[in-house]
Amino acid sequence: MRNIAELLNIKYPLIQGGMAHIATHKLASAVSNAGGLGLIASGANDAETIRAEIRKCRELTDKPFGVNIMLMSPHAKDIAQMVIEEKVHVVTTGAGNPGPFMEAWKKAGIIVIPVVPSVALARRVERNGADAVIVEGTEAGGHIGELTTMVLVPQVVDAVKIPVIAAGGIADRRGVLAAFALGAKGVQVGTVMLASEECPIHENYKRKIIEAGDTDTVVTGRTTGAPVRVLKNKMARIYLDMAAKGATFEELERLTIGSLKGAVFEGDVDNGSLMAGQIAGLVKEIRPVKKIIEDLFDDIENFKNSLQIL
Ligand code: TUI
Repeated sequence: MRNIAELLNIKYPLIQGGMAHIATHKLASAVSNAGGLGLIASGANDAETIRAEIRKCRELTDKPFGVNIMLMSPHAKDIAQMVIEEKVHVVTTGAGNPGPFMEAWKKAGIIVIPVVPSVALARRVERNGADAVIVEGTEAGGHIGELTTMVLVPQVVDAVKIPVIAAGGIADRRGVLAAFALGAKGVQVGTVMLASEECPIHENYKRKIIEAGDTDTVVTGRTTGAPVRVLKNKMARIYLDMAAKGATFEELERLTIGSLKGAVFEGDVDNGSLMAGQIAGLVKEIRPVKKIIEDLFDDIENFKNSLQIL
């Protein structure tokens, strides 16, 4: 297999991240129509809401797309069953071990691609029948692991036989080439897609991505065991201040409940949770999804050959 475009029957070896409340049928269909693999994110939504999203996506594209299941969600089990009923082409998972669902998905002929933050989980999901793994570095936005893309990708590549897709810190063709140099057979991008014309988030959120610099993200939730990378803002400052003073899990939860929705739907850039990766600093303009994907792969063979390493 040359790259994951072959596995997924798509033009470019690119998956769009399954961003909760953001990756709706609108973004997913735009990515799939542009030759990548679009994903509908389950986030904290229930199975029927996601079923409706899948059906709307089918009206907008005849290309393959997938569903990302956030395993910390109370609806994960129902959604795991629903994707079988809906004959979804590809399932990616995040924020947990998809082990209990793998057999049923494989039996249904679904291509299963878990996000893993470590070599150990990559090995485990390979044993359970995963078709590929998405290796997401701590540079990524949202819920993250400890290790960087740079160190994790080659270690997972050496540990498993299935294709590895790199995620975290990729927003231009330099990142794509670096990922392939590390042994990846595809990339997943999230943050750069936030700044797309088709991304259904509030304009204020998009503007914050465009304005962000290299040091403008911070990680909340380290003390509660659910680290989440967001853009620095009032909410993040208050959160970290409370955490440093020993606030309880419940107090911190209360602060963040609904905060992603506040950012996404209402554009509340002060009290909202503006999830984004460290690569936001590289994202400087809002482009159509098709242009973002073309720019990621434009002339990449010549670019590769132009590197004079020795
Ligand atoms: O899942 C993500 N990113 C996300 S999920 C999300 S919604 C949310 N909001 C607040 C708190 C928590 C979640 C926002 N962003 N990326 C994929 C990812 N998966 N990153 C890290 C992991 C992961 C972590 C641990 C995957 C597996 C894992 O396994 C632990 C185990 O059970 O072995």
